[in-house]
Amino acid sequence: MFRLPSSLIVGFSAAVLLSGLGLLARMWAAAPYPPQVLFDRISQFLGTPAMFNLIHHLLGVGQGGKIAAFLGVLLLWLGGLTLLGVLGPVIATGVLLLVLLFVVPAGWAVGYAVLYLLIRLALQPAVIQHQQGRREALNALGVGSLAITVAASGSLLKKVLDGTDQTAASAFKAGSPLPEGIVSQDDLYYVSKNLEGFDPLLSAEKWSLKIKGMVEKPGDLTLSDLKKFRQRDLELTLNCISNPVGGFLIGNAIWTGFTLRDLLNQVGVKQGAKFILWKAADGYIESLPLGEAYEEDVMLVHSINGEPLTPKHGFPLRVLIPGRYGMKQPRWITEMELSSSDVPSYWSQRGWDKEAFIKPSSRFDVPEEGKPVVAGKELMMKGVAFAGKVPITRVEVSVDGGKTWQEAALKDRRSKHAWTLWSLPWTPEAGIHEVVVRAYGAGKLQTDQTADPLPSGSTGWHRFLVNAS
Ligand SMILES: Nc1nc2c(c(=O)[nH]1)N[C@H]1C(S)=C(S)[C@@H](COP(=O)(O)O)O[C@H]1N2
Ligand SMILES: [Mo]
Repeated sequence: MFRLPSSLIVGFSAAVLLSGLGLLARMWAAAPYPPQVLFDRISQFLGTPAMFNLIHHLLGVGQGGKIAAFLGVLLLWLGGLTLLGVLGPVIATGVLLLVLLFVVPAGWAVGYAVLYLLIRLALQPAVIQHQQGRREALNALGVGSLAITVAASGSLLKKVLDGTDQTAASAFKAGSPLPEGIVSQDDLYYVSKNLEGFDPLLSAEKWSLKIKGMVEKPGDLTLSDLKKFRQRDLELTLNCISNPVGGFLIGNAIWTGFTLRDLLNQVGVKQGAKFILWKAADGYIESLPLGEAYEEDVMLVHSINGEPLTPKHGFPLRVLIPGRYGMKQPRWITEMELSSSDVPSYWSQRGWDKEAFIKPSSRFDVPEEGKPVVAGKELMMKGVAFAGKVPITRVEVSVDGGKTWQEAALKDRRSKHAWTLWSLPWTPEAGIHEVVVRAYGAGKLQTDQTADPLPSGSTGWHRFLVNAS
């Protein structure tokens, strides 16, 4: 029978133990986690134009590319550590230290190396035991690894629960039925430079927003400090610059928080300041020209549809800026600096448009691409149209591939920052039809020139074939 060499079993067990303990250190001491750091570097590479387009074509715009990258990194990390099992404890530790020095700060690299050495030395008796009784040794290692996994998931869960124990101050009652056109927090699209498991999990008690740079009153404001500003609701559509034509990286919700201007007035902006520079807990950086920051509807928000933001969607505080794509609006913000000069932002460093002004788009929700419809029966075609700060004034639909057009009915919006819902009845004859939708922003027809999301947002009309039978 094939037997794994005991050195690889030791290597693998050490890998699991080190990774589990590292995860705990990350949660409780904010230690850099080597697989995460490696993944961050790789995902930054995935965000560069050539890779983004390749992955987008191979795997779609979902989380596929990121997950594949992370699995690859994990395989490298666990596989590499497992192979270290063939070297003696001291030499293996030396090799690991060399590698870690390229990945995490020196202090943490040494810390990890020492931990690894201790694990290896502790595992040596297990190997001897393994040679006598394979089962006991493996059991002991298995129970140990399991205990660590359970402890790690337990603390993760506790952090999530701690983090969300907050009350919202919204006129909109959490749990009441959502008005038409509002997307629930659970259904809101999710885009992050991080793998979801590595998004920041911030604690409401420990978190504060640092205000620095060209202000009269620098300092740290806690969530309760910030909730003293006049609280208000704003319905606004969030739109990712990566959204393809007809895509779902767009959503509309009621956000609660305060006007950024109130905060700026309180901290006193100094003469000569021209930009706000944001920093977030995941290392994301963005900026906003100060003039725009004083606009009425630029807000910092802590709640969505009457409930606190979940960690995934930015707990405890995120920025809302009408008219700009999601990338300009950092989540998990920790720092706001007033500065006389701008800095490149996270995505603009990777080839995306720095300004990220929202481009007009329109989409079908009914009929759905790829789903047949019933011939001879009336159906209500529906969808959304959005152009950022520019109001949608007209939506037209064609069911013959663009030869003839009909005007759709538009629903009145509750907020000038919300998408526009459109509808139009249609009784399809049996056969194949090409449906097309196009919107007008402030009277101007959206362009039919197709453009990729990269670098400054997709353009083109949403069109597809529908089979009626
Ligand atoms: N700190 C931080 N903020 C961020 C991002 C990020 O990766 N890190 N992604 C941005 C992008 S590209 C978008 S489209 C929105 C998405 O927000 P959502 O996932 O809550 O819908 O968050 C923005 N804010
Ligand atoms: Mo985005």
